[in-house]
Amino acid sequence: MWVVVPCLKEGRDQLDARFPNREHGAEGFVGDTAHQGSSSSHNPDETGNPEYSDRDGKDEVRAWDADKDLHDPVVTMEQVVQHLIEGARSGRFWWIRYIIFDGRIWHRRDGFVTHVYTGSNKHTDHAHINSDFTQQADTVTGTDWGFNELGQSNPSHPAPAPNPGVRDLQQGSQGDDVRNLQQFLRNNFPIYRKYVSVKRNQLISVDGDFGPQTKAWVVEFQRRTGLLRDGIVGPNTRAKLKVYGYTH
Ligand SMILES: [Ca+2]
Ligand SMILES: [Ca+2]
Ligand SMILES: [Zn+2]
Repeated sequence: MWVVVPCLKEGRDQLDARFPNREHGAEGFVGDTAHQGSSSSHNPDETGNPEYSDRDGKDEVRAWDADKDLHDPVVTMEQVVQHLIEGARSGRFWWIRYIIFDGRIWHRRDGFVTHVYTGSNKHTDHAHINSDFTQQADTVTGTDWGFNELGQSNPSHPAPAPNPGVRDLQQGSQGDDVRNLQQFLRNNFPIYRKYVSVKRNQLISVDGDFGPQTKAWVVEFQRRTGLLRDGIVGPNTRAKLKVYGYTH
């Protein structure tokens, strides 16, 4: 008996909840007979013809086709896809491996840069969302795909009134604002612990002291979001953090 990995099931349920009138004609997890002829993440990974199998005894499906017709007065599937790509680049949606939509593909192997999709099916009626090939991505639950942030005149994380007292944060800074930054990075980007070179595999400490570890996490955020990698939380980095809900 095949199972879809929980993160994709949660994504589908959350998209349904946000767009209750959306269509499902081009929707699905398991591939049709055409898919079964070639290797695809729509095929169960132990009994089908998968793109990847971890042979862990669970017959896992790691692809979700989301019908593009949302029937929403404001939000389009293009906006949903761009929202997912931005979150995949930043590491917020770390469980995503690649997305194909409307003649383009974005893949984690090169940081989700936009490429022309050269396959025969241009994916004009649905977005293909593929989860990553790791046990972490296979088993994570409680994911938040952030669909409620789309098309809201009042975003769920409203920007605070401009604070003239706000200061740049960098190595050597200490205080509650550093603590807020550390807590935010820890809550939103736990995957960074696998990538930063300082204290690898440890979550960032929330100690109010901006040291090398905090700098490494800031640089990782800057790298993933295309910012200058100076490890300083100045106006540009702060603005980009706010896209992800940072309120300080
Ligand atoms: Ca498996
Ligand atoms: Ca697995
Ligand atoms: Zn697909």
